[in-house]
Amino acid sequence: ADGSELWLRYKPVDAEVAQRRTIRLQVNNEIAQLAKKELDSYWSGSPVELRLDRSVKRLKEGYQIKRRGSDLLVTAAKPVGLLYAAYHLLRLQEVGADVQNIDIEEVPDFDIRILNHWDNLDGTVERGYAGYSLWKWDDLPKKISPRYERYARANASIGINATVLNNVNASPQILTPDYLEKVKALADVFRKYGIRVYLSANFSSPKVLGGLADSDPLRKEVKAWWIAKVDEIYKHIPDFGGFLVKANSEGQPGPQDYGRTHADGANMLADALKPYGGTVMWRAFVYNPTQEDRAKQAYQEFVPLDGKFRENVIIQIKNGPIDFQPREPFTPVFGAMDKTQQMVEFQITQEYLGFSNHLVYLAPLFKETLDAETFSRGPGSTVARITTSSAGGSKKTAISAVSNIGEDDSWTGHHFGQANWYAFGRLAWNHQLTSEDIAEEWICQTFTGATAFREPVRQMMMDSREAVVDYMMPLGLHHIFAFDHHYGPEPWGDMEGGRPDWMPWYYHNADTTGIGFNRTKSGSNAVSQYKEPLQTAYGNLTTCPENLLLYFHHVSWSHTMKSGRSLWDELCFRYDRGVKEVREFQKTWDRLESYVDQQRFEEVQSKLKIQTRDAVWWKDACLLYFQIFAKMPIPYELERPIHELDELKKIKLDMKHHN
Ligand code: BDP
Repeated sequence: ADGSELWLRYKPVDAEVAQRRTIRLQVNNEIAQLAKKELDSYWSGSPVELRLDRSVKRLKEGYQIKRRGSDLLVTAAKPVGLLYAAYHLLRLQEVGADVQNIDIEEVPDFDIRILNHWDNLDGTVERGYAGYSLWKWDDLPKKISPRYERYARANASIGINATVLNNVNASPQILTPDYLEKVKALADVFRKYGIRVYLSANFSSPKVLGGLADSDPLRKEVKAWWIAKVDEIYKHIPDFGGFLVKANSEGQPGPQDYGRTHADGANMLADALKPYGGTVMWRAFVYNPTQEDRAKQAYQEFVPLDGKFRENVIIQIKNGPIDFQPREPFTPVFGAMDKTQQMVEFQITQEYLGFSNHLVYLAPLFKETLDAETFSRGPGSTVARITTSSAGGSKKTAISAVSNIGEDDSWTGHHFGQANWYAFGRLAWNHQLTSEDIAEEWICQTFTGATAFREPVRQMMMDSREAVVDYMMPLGLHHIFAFDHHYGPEPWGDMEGGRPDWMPWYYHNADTTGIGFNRTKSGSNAVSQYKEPLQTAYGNLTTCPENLLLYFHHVSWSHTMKSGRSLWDELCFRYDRGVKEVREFQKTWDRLESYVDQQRFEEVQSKLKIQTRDAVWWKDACLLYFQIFAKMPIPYELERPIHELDELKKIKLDMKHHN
């Protein structure tokens, strides 16, 4: 009832069932044995034969499940494929699907399906809202918490096969011999579930740890340091995945400190990893407080480097050009680097979506990016298509997301936060699954499959992403959060001498003529980074999708929207709608009390109260503030503000350790 079981609530089969159906397995391999063990314990259907056939390479880590007489025949090319097939069968059992005529072949869409933990070595988590880190660095390597294995199992059950243990704002310490012992201990647990460990590397490590004069990637000593370090890592962890690097971004060190390019930096690490088959995930999240629009900077830095990266480098790109906002267009770097492998970085942890207080189901957001049409190689060049295909050669494909997991009993702080971890795993396996189907699976396994529960909850989840967009940042507004903690609204936010690109006014540009960021030709011209026909569509006030309007245009308050309302009225209407939606979620949930255990019922109920209060706070803060410029009344049919602007401006939250 505390949520610690996640979606894994299989009931052990009784002795009679266990006798009736056998699980046969010929191979002697640890992961394959685990697949058998899971089925032995929980599968109550027909007998199963698990078969490894290394010749069916096209399956990759996938599997086939077919009926053969009264048995089910499971075939995989790799042991982990058998494990994934076992979880597939158990999932079908949990959702009550018919397996009588089963005949499926599943091949994962992405080779590397990876979580990014932003966990620090002191136990805190950057933007983690479920308590402290799951990794108990001080106790490792001696003490192995039982949660490590449960974490690995949960990931394997949804096909996640890799994890970055530490924050992208990386401490060099992670690469010291002491920490590598600890990392090895975790890797040894995860390996049994087919999960590989990666580390975030601090680019200055040679200088900080090795005592070198600098960390210039073109210097012989620096290269030698990394080669030796990588060698040392692989001695501990023979299947180590590689490095994730945040360089020359938000104060992190990088190759540009020495006048070198991102390619110079990435390639140096890639060369060191190459002999072991390791990968570099090099982040494109770079921006500086220059005159240039922040939204344009990643493209400007990276696109000219296309073709310059080694085979084993993947550029890791946030879904949106700004920063994990409730809604942004896709980042135009996708599809603009034909010769370079690219991967998406999503954020499961809700840094900009109400932390672990708000119920926001993220599958629709993930899919919005994956399905986004870039037009880079003609129609059909969606972000998913670009990132699931190898940009030449035999490059690996990958997809990542920043995890929302912490030491909280529920893992994610909000019981519905589990759905976002789940959805990421499922989409990384098969991006064509629908958000509805994923929600449905998750609800059946996590709560109950009863129609009277399942349907309204699924609907609530499906509505939740648009609701948060409405009550926080409708119509393409973005980044008007309170400084630093990114929880509440602060459209008025300003700080003397502060970086303009960290101030809300930089993004909303509200004035007496209107509101929004002009990114058309007459403005920053960020639209030019998109391929036609998008460039024209986004760049034109009448064809720009309204849900991105204020992202691309500065629009007059009286501009007539598709609804016939003025922009000001529409803005009011959207904020109001967002609040109403959350109130509906409260009603939906309260009605379902009898279907849920008391603890989870009450915990979700109390989070929904917070979410409703926050939604009203957002609405009042934004409308009262923007009204100063719009100078028009809030339409009289809408609910009136219940706060004074001055009172809202005084709210200063210490969210540093907010949980
Ligand atoms: C921003 C976060 C910051 C991260 C940064 C990143 O506020 O904590 O370090 O992203 O992704 O959104 O590197």
